[in-house]
Amino acid sequence: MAVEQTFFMIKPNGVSRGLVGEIVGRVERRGLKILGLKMMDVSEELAEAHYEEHRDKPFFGELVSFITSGPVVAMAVEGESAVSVIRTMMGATNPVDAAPGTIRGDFATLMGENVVHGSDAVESGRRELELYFTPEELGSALVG
Ligand code: IDP
Ligand code: MG
Repeated sequence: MAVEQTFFMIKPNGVSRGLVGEIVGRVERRGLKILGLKMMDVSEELAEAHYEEHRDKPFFGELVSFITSGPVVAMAVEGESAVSVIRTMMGATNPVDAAPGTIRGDFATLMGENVVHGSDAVESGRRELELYFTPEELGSALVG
Protein backbone atom coordinates (compact mmCIF):
# COMPACT_ATOMS: atom_id res chain seq x y z
CA MET A 1 0.00 0.00 0.00
CA ALA A 2 1.36 3.36 -0.98
CA VAL A 3 0.23 6.79 -2.06
CA GLU A 4 0.61 6.93 -5.85
CA GLN A 5 0.13 9.42 -8.64
CA THR A 6 -1.50 8.50 -11.93
CA PHE A 7 -2.61 10.03 -15.20
CA PHE A 8 -6.33 9.93 -15.95
CA MET A 9 -8.04 11.25 -19.05
CA ILE A 10 -11.60 11.72 -20.29
CA LYS A 11 -11.49 10.88 -24.00
CA PRO A 12 -13.15 13.10 -26.65
CA ASN A 13 -16.50 11.28 -26.58
CA GLY A 14 -16.71 11.65 -22.80
CA VAL A 15 -16.24 15.41 -23.19
CA SER A 16 -18.63 15.78 -26.17
CA ARG A 17 -21.31 13.73 -24.41
CA GLY A 18 -21.20 16.00 -21.36
CA LEU A 19 -19.80 13.40 -18.96
CA VAL A 20 -16.99 15.53 -17.51
CA GLY A 21 -18.80 16.48 -14.30
CA GLU A 22 -20.05 12.95 -13.73
CA ILE A 23 -16.60 11.39 -14.18
CA VAL A 24 -14.63 14.05 -12.25
CA GLY A 25 -17.24 13.78 -9.50
CA ARG A 26 -16.68 10.04 -9.20
CA VAL A 27 -12.93 10.59 -8.78
CA GLU A 28 -13.51 13.25 -6.13
CA ARG A 29 -16.14 11.27 -4.25
CA ARG A 30 -13.88 8.23 -4.16
CA GLY A 31 -11.49 10.33 -2.11
CA LEU A 32 -8.72 10.76 -4.64
CA LYS A 33 -6.99 14.13 -4.90
CA ILE A 34 -6.92 15.97 -8.23
CA LEU A 35 -3.50 17.64 -8.49
CA GLY A 36 -4.03 19.05 -11.97
CA LEU A 37 -6.87 19.18 -14.50
CA LYS A 38 -7.20 20.74 -17.94
CA MET A 39 -9.23 20.53 -21.12
CA MET A 40 -6.95 20.39 -24.13
CA ASP A 41 -6.55 19.26 -27.72
CA VAL A 42 -4.23 16.30 -28.29
CA SER A 43 -1.83 16.71 -31.21
CA GLU A 44 -0.95 13.78 -33.44
CA GLU A 45 2.59 13.81 -31.99
CA LEU A 46 1.31 13.66 -28.42
CA ALA A 47 -1.18 10.91 -29.28
CA GLU A 48 1.56 8.82 -30.91
CA ALA A 49 3.88 9.30 -27.93
CA HIS A 50 1.11 8.47 -25.46
CA TYR A 51 0.13 5.26 -27.26
CA GLU A 52 3.71 4.30 -28.26
CA GLU A 53 3.24 0.77 -26.86
CA HIS A 54 0.40 0.18 -29.35
CA ARG A 55 2.26 1.47 -32.44
CA ASP A 56 2.31 -1.93 -34.12
CA LYS A 57 -1.30 -2.86 -33.34
CA PRO A 58 -3.88 -2.86 -36.14
CA PHE A 59 -6.03 -0.34 -34.26
CA PHE A 60 -3.23 2.23 -33.75
CA GLY A 61 -4.41 4.53 -36.55
CA GLU A 62 -7.97 4.57 -35.23
CA LEU A 63 -6.72 5.15 -31.71
CA VAL A 64 -4.71 8.22 -32.74
CA SER A 65 -7.47 9.65 -34.92
CA PHE A 66 -10.06 9.18 -32.16
CA ILE A 67 -7.99 10.75 -29.40
CA THR A 68 -7.19 13.75 -31.61
CA SER A 69 -10.81 14.17 -32.76
CA GLY A 70 -11.80 16.69 -30.09
CA PRO A 71 -10.80 18.08 -26.71
CA VAL A 72 -9.99 15.74 -23.82
CA VAL A 73 -9.82 16.41 -20.09
CA ALA A 74 -6.44 15.43 -18.63
CA MET A 75 -5.95 14.90 -14.91
CA ALA A 76 -3.15 14.23 -12.46
CA VAL A 77 -4.62 12.15 -9.66
CA GLU A 78 -3.12 11.17 -6.32
CA GLY A 79 -4.17 8.79 -3.57
CA GLU A 80 -3.67 5.44 -1.89
CA SER A 81 -3.03 2.88 -4.66
CA ALA A 82 -4.30 5.48 -7.15
CA VAL A 83 -3.23 3.48 -10.23
CA SER A 84 -5.33 0.43 -9.44
CA VAL A 85 -8.15 2.39 -7.81
CA ILE A 86 -8.61 4.39 -11.04
CA ARG A 87 -8.27 1.27 -13.22
CA THR A 88 -10.96 -0.48 -11.20
CA MET A 89 -13.23 2.55 -11.42
CA MET A 90 -12.71 2.59 -15.24
CA GLY A 91 -13.72 -1.04 -15.80
CA ALA A 92 -12.56 -3.46 -18.50
CA THR A 93 -10.99 -2.11 -21.70
CA ASN A 94 -13.84 -3.63 -23.72
CA PRO A 95 -16.93 -1.90 -22.31
CA VAL A 96 -19.03 -4.94 -23.19
CA ASP A 97 -17.14 -6.74 -20.41
CA ALA A 98 -17.08 -3.78 -18.00
CA ALA A 99 -19.11 -4.21 -14.82
CA PRO A 100 -22.03 -1.89 -14.09
CA GLY A 101 -20.86 0.76 -11.65
CA THR A 102 -17.62 1.27 -13.54
CA ILE A 103 -17.24 4.27 -15.85
CA ARG A 104 -16.98 2.12 -18.98
CA GLY A 105 -19.68 -0.22 -17.74
CA ASP A 106 -22.05 2.69 -17.21
CA PHE A 107 -21.26 4.91 -20.18
CA ALA A 108 -19.79 2.90 -23.07
CA THR A 109 -20.30 -0.11 -25.33
CA LEU A 110 -17.52 0.31 -27.92
CA MET A 111 -13.86 -0.66 -27.40
CA GLY A 112 -12.59 2.25 -29.48
CA GLU A 113 -14.80 4.78 -27.67
CA ASN A 114 -14.41 3.64 -24.09
CA VAL A 115 -14.62 7.15 -22.58
CA VAL A 116 -11.57 7.13 -20.30
CA HIS A 117 -7.86 6.38 -20.13
CA GLY A 118 -5.89 5.60 -16.98
CA SER A 119 -2.24 4.66 -16.57
CA ASP A 120 -1.56 0.95 -15.99
CA ALA A 121 1.39 1.37 -13.59
CA VAL A 122 3.18 4.02 -11.54
CA GLU A 123 5.99 4.20 -14.12
CA SER A 124 3.69 4.68 -17.12
CA GLY A 125 1.72 7.17 -15.04
CA ARG A 126 4.83 9.24 -14.48
CA ARG A 127 5.65 9.12 -18.19
CA GLU A 128 2.11 10.12 -19.18
CA LEU A 129 1.90 12.91 -16.59
CA GLU A 130 5.11 14.36 -18.01
CA LEU A 131 3.74 14.09 -21.57
CA TYR A 132 0.49 15.90 -20.78
CA PHE A 133 1.53 18.41 -18.10
CA THR A 134 4.42 20.87 -17.87
CA PRO A 135 6.42 20.99 -14.62
CA GLU A 136 4.91 24.45 -14.00
CA GLU A 137 1.37 23.07 -14.20
CA LEU A 138 2.00 20.45 -11.56
CA GLY A 139 4.39 22.56 -9.49
CA SER A 140 5.88 20.67 -6.59
CA ALA A 141 2.95 18.22 -6.53
CA LEU A 142 4.72 15.56 -8.59
CA VAL A 143 6.74 13.14 -6.49
CA GLY A 144 9.51 10.73 -7.40
P1 IDP B 1 -6.68 0.40 -21.56
O1 IDP B 1 -7.17 1.73 -22.10
O2 IDP B 1 -7.76 -0.31 -20.78
O3 IDP B 1 -5.39 0.52 -20.80
P2 IDP B 1 -5.09 -0.70 -23.74
O4 IDP B 1 -4.90 -2.15 -24.00
O5 IDP B 1 -3.93 0.06 -23.18
O6 IDP B 1 -6.39 -0.54 -22.81
O7 IDP B 1 -5.54 -0.05 -25.11
C1 IDP B 1 -5.57 1.36 -25.28
C2 IDP B 1 -6.84 1.74 -25.97
O8 IDP B 1 -6.84 1.22 -27.29
C3 IDP B 1 -8.10 1.16 -25.32
O9 IDP B 1 -8.60 1.98 -24.28
C4 IDP B 1 -9.07 1.07 -26.49
O10 IDP B 1 -9.75 2.31 -26.70
C5 IDP B 1 -8.15 0.82 -27.67
N1 IDP B 1 -8.11 -0.60 -28.01
C6 IDP B 1 -7.50 -1.59 -27.32
N2 IDP B 1 -7.64 -2.78 -27.92
C7 IDP B 1 -8.37 -2.54 -29.03
C8 IDP B 1 -8.86 -3.38 -30.08
O11 IDP B 1 -8.65 -4.60 -30.12
N3 IDP B 1 -9.59 -2.74 -31.07
C9 IDP B 1 -9.84 -1.40 -31.06
N4 IDP B 1 -9.39 -0.58 -30.09
C10 IDP B 1 -8.68 -1.14 -29.09
MG1 MG C 1 -3.48 1.03 -21.44
